[in-house]
Amino acid sequence: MTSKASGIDRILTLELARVTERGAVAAARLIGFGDEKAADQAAVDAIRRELNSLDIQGEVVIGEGERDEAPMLYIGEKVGTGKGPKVDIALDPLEGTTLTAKGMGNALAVVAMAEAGSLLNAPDVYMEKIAIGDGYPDGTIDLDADPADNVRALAKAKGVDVSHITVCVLDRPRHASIIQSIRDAGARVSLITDGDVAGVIHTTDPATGIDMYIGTGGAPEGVLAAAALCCIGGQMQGRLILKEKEHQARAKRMGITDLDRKYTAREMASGDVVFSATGVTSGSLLDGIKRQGDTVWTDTLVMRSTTGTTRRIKAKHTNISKFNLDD
Ligand code: VTB
Repeated sequence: MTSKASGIDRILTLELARVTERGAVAAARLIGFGDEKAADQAAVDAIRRELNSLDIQGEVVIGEGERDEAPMLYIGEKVGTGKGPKVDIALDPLEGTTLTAKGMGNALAVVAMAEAGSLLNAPDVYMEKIAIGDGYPDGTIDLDADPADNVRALAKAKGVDVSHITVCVLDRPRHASIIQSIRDAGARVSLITDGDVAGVIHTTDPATGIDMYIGTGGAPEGVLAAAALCCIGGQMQGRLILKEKEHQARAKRMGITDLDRKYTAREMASGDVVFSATGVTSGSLLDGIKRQGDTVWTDTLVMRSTTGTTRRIKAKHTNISKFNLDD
């Protein structure tokens, strides 16, 4: 029996769950203290330490920033023991630093791993995004169409009235016209303050009541969301916003030649992709970290594109000292 469906050893799927579990537990110690940086740093330290214990030749392609602006988990940083498969790593150790600092729901620790060369190397700029779940004809949505047309097309494909379509949008002034267009078409808007990786993933799960995600958020979060959809199904389009010369130069340095390109999910993440997210604070996707004395409970979604397996791992860790936290 082989443990390899293709490039990545399947044991790494469970290892990746362990990585985000530890990142989430570390960040959770800072929930509600109003210190975004400290919460992020705690997740970064834990995730970096755990990634470095894996038998991979990893390179961070989506990380905390570029080398000159991020001391750890910067784009280009090598992670892992240096043995094992060559892999790209995309991560957002704490997706929702503000949510964590303010003690609000839906903060996640997120890491994706894929065969080397198969994740889009994107600079940390904004990305326009649109996503829907699985089971609709290709081309149901288009980033360049009016939001109103997109919701009408989805309602038709789903066989429901437009009023039964709910679109998740980041609550930002820049989205005023998108929100108006969705409502003018007769559909509903579900606003989130942060965390559009979860926003995109919600479209794949009918239980969330979210049918579509539209809006502009971080490009790193866009690639991570695309990695998730590669595993779980669904359609997505994303386009980098590269209006400033400096952003264009950064994109070119990363090998992007067509600055206006509209990427599908599979153009942002392809091949054998593993995605793991652990809840930091409870939300509609995952439960947050619970702790009692020396015991912690974690809730993780881990999935792999090659096999299409999605696992929800609720774990109880009875000895927090094994997490190498310093309390
Ligand atoms: C976006 C979104 C993220 O922060 O990056 C957003 O993709 C930042 O947008 O999920 P603003 O600059 O408007 O705040 C998140 O919401 C992460 O917190």
